[in-house]
Amino acid sequence: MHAALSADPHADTLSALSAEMLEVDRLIAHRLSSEVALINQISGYIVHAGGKRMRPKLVLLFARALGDPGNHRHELAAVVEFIHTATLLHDDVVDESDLRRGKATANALFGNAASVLVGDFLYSRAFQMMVSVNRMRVLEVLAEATNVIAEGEVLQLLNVHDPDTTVEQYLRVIRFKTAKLFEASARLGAMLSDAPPAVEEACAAYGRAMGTAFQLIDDVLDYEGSTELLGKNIGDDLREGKPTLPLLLAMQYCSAEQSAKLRKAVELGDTEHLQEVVTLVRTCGALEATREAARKEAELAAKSLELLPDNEWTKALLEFAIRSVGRSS
Ligand code: GRG
Repeated sequence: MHAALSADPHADTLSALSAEMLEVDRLIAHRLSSEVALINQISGYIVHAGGKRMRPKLVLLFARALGDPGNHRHELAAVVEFIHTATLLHDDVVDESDLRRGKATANALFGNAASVLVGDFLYSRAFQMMVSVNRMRVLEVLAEATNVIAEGEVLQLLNVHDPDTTVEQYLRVIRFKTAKLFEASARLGAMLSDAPPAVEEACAAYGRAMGTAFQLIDDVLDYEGSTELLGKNIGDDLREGKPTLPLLLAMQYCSAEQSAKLRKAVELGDTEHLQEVVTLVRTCGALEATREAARKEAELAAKSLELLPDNEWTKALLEFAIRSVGRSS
């Protein structure tokens, strides 16, 4: 349908994006294939488990917004999804999680060893695929991103059970473990279009801010959401003793007595008082303040788009930024 005739002005862009994503999904299925049946089984299970495919969408949206003339964007979109999936496989082992995307995690179904090793398969397959694009800077960006993600996870490990973790330390962790892959995805879209350096940096800044907003909301939902909607267990961060922003702010906002309880919960990964702690975090204003921090990041992301051409793809990126803060799953 012609854009002027569509009920929703973004409908044509969204259907074009869906068509591009079909191509990415086809490629993902193709590139997953291995001679080893267990690899096909586990990687297929997690990759087709219903993820949102946010990072591939960023590659495609930026590439289209900037007029990418080539045909590598689907490959790189699949690459960032493979890297993301590898990190999820490893993360669920580290966190001993048993539920993701509303389904049993791969580690719960197939065991830790198989999960870690299939994560390694996906991660190394992603590197084979990015080499095929034959651009050294693509390798450079993705090698740096994956290295920073791993650093972020180790930094997070150092903060676990530490109630004196500062907001700055927390923000550093989420910029590394989550925002870096969003940043790389946006940057790849710009690189495929040979965007000038200032525009590439604006795209990277969008990805960084969106990734930060995304993780802030993820951390809100861990206290606020419902297991059914979220597809993972509520209160997991607390059980693991992770001092996320909602908890750090709750320690500031609550009375001294309540704050002492929260400190103890972080130190012990206290499941006995889980409901009480969740209620404190929910009622003291910490979730609203964390959402506000996410809203500011989304505003930064939106501002970064000013350097991009004014077209439907850029508008979709703006919409993406605005909607990300209101998400409930
Ligand atoms: C294999 C390079 C490599 C590193 C391993 C374990 C680890 C180091 C990194 C884990 C990083 C991690 C899991 C960060 C959290 C990112 C996050 C918010 C995941 C959830 O993303 P969604 O909601 O997932 O986009 P879906 O299910 O939609 O795909």
